[in-house]
Amino acid sequence: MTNAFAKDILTGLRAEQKHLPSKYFYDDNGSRIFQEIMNMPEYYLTDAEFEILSLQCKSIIDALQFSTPFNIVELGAGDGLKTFKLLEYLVKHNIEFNYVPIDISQEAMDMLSKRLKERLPGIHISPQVGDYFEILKKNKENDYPSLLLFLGSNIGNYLDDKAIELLQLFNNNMKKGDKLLIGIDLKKNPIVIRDAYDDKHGITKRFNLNLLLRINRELNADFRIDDFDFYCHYNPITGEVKSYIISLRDQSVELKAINETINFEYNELIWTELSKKYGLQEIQELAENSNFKLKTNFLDCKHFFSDSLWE
Ligand code: AVI
Repeated sequence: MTNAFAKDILTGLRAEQKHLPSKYFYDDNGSRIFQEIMNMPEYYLTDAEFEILSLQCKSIIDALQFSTPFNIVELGAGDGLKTFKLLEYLVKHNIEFNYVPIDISQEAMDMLSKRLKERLPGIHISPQVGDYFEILKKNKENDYPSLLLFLGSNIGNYLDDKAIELLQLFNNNMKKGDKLLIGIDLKKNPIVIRDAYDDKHGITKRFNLNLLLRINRELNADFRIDDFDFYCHYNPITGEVKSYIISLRDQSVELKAINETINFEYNELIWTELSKKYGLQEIQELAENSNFKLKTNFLDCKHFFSDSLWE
């Protein structure tokens, strides 16, 4: 089987403890549902990070100690809304920089580029579509210093080992003096975290079940959505939110495109996502374990979220 999606889905559904990779949530419909999540008042992460990047841009830029011009390279830029205030600050203060948003979606990059040119005339923007590391490798050859942005608590979706592996790869593709600003969701009152993921509107449930619809479409499968439900759980000791899809009955599902049948037991779980929350000490350890030095944690006023600057 050459198709990576088919391979990953099958590996996950054949495992003793069934699982599906959360990176596959983001087809067009999934990306739209994720926008709805980010707009929910309960999903505090968006507002908290927006506040940091709006109110502390001067402190962030000062902490870089960069000569101009420099590059701002954003990994997984999406609609670029989070970064807008930071870019606006730089343009307003005539600080010379080149913005390099990277995303897998050409459409997202075209839209972002058009919008930024309208709202911030004079901005230098070089959008890139494709593999992070190919683009980072090229950027390493660039003479100017670079600030890498990895925002939105995306790191929380990686298991500990995988997170360190990814961060070390970032590190290997940075020049001496380059810096990383990484968005990390903090441990806090567990009720706040539970409400952000086990949301009463059912949007996160739709986000999870949409993955079954994607499998139906791309692997010609016959998941009956009403026969599955969503469950998630926050463990305040480990800081892990774990999300699952539950099979509501004994059933089998055919994946016709790859000639496979998968059986589900009554109440069987399919693990779909990890969203890890960190303490400040754990951020320090994560930085050290991936060969970075933590410079400053920029926190929002409620201390819900950190944009952490590493060198
Ligand atoms: C993209 N990622 C950081 C989100 C998170 O909070 O883990 C995805 C998400 N899953 C459920 N709600 C939001």
